[in-house]
Amino acid sequence: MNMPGIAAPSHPIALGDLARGREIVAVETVIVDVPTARQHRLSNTEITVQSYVIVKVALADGTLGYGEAATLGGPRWAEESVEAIKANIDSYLAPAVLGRSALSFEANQLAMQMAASRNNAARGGVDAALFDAAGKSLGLPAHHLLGGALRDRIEVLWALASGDADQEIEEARAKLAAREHRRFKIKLGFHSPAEDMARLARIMAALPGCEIVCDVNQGWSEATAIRYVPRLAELGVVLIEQPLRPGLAAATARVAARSPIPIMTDEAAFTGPEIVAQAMAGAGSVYSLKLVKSGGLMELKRAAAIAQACGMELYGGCLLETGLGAAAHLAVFSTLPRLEWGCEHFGPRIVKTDLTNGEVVFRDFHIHCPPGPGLGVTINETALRSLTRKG
Ligand code: MUC
Ligand code: MG
Repeated sequence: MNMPGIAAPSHPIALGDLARGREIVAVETVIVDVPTARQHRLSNTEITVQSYVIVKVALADGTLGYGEAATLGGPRWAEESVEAIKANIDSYLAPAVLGRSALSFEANQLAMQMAASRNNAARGGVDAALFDAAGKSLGLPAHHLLGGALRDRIEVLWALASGDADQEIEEARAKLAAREHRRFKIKLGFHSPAEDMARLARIMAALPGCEIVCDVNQGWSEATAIRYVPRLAELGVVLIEQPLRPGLAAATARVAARSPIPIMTDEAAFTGPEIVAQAMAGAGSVYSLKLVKSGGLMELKRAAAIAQACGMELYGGCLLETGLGAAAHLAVFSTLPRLEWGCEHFGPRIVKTDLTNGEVVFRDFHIHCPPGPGLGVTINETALRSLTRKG
């Protein structure tokens, strides 16, 4: 029926037409090992090679979509390794989504959750590939499938993590000169606290006016945190990430209660209930959003809403993803009503070779969301082939 004054659409689309050709016909995975530009040290691991599982999905209409599951130091930063991720996608997650419509985002995520508990990085990699394929097939950027973008760029920080203050100062100055980064995250916990304080003081003195975040990656006890947080405050650090181990919510809450600097929850909360538990304990007032923790793009957006509803501020976290994984995060981050702390997707620059063709751009201290369909990136097939693990 035509309403007065409203023209009938010239090409009405029935739902059946929209779904046709969007069936998932193949899901393939490869493990990729990508050398990093320098050693990246955390309190509990260190890497010179970053490993990912790259997921390729094919739709019935011939569209290909790509997603990435990142790890850090094998099953070290989290419990998933690339070997486990690949095996669980191939054996459980791929069969769960094969034959389904790529447009059924919630149903596909539920099917994957039914097939494998947790396995968040693995689910996140498949989910990202499905958003990429669906968006490319429809000719739509993935952010439109997530509510639509509110921003096209995000302030992006750089992590200093070699542990050598001279090298770190030189690296930070190069980033400032290139106008790529003016906020820095300094990894603590692999030196003694006293050595870390001396290193931090030197770096901060050499970078006046730069905002500094510190990530301890669970490396401190409550007593060490109580002793050294006042020094971090004196130096002007703006945020402290995951000082204690994940199980220590009450102890972290006691540190937070004494700290003039906000505490950010990272490894301590992957799921919605874990976010709520951290917030209710008073163990964190900022939450680091990561696809490897949430397990999907909608799930990542939900994690943001849960953290926000608990009164936490939001930070766009990373696990050193390439341009592909960064683009999946940006599709979500661009749609969030609030992202108070910007993001840290420096991954495409810490790897020696990115796996995309450079669509994710770093300019004027911001990472720019790629505007193309799907996740907005294309795969550098030569790089992917040469870095794919053989055998
Ligand atoms: C982490 O814990 O934040 C992300 C950035 C970085 O430097 O390390 C990773 C993991
Ligand atoms: Mg962290």
